[in-house]
Amino acid sequence: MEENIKEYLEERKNIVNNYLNVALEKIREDSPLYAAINYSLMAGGKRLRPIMLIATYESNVDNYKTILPFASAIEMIHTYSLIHDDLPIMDNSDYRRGKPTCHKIYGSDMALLAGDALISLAFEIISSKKLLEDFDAKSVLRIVYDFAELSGAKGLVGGQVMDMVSMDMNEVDENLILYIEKRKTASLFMLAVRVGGILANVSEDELINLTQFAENFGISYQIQDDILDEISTTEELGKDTHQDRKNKKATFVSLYGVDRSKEIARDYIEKAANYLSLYNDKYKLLIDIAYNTLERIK
Ligand code: GRG
Repeated sequence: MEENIKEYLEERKNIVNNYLNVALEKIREDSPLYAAINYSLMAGGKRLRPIMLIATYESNVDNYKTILPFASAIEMIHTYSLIHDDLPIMDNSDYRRGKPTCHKIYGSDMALLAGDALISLAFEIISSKKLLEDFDAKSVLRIVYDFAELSGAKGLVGGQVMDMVSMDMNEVDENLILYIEKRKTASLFMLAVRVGGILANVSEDELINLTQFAENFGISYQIQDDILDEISTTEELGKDTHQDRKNKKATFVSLYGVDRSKEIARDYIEKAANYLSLYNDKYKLLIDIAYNTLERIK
């Protein structure tokens, strides 16, 4: 299984990267804005969210090529969130994806605007007329709604706000950490599997189970990220580390320590996988991808 899943991740990552280059053609020009967008979007990254979108779709339907616009759009939203999160007014990070952060090269003003433009580009791509040749308009509209909702106040942005606010609190309990992780991190994974599921016309019940899978996977992924922040070096991770300790941030790691957090991260993946057990082996690919992320914290 392991070699297969690694090959799958590598192949799909390359396909997503190729499509991102195509998508960037829409806005290519000789300008600092384009340079900043291109720099951060093409700086590397595992492309996990678009890959999960593709994996959900291709567990149901052959020929995922038509859904690449949606997969690329989710990576644009993710990259915008990283650019903004790294700004001096937020986490003030110097490294991301093995390179200096966007604002270190292009300045905070251009980095802010590059993030803004990535949000718009994502919505431009998923609402383009061309997609209506391949997909039903109602499904596309539902996807546009999901993109807006899960990246907005109830999702990604809301999670980031609570993350910031919680740093000034004297006591942060597990429930608040889970609230933050569901919104800040799980939202885009939920979006990924929902979009894959909607495009594949799965039933409403199946969509709910896919969403639950992604929510629990997202929690695990954030716990893994917090473990990596604690145990890795900047060189190993390609981004600033020990940020949570520096910012005295409450995480599963600060509450329970690294070893117990590793067990909890695995428990959440098991919980996630259970939501898909109803469908026998149909979503084996998604489950294998989820378990594969645990390799990083071994
Ligand atoms: C909305 C202003 C604003 C900010 C968004 C969510 C967020 C706030 C910032 C992202 C920072 C962060 C720690 C997010 C949690 C999700 C996470 C683990 C991101 C790293 O994702 P990977 O590991 O990174 O998929 P690559 O580089 O591979 O894409």
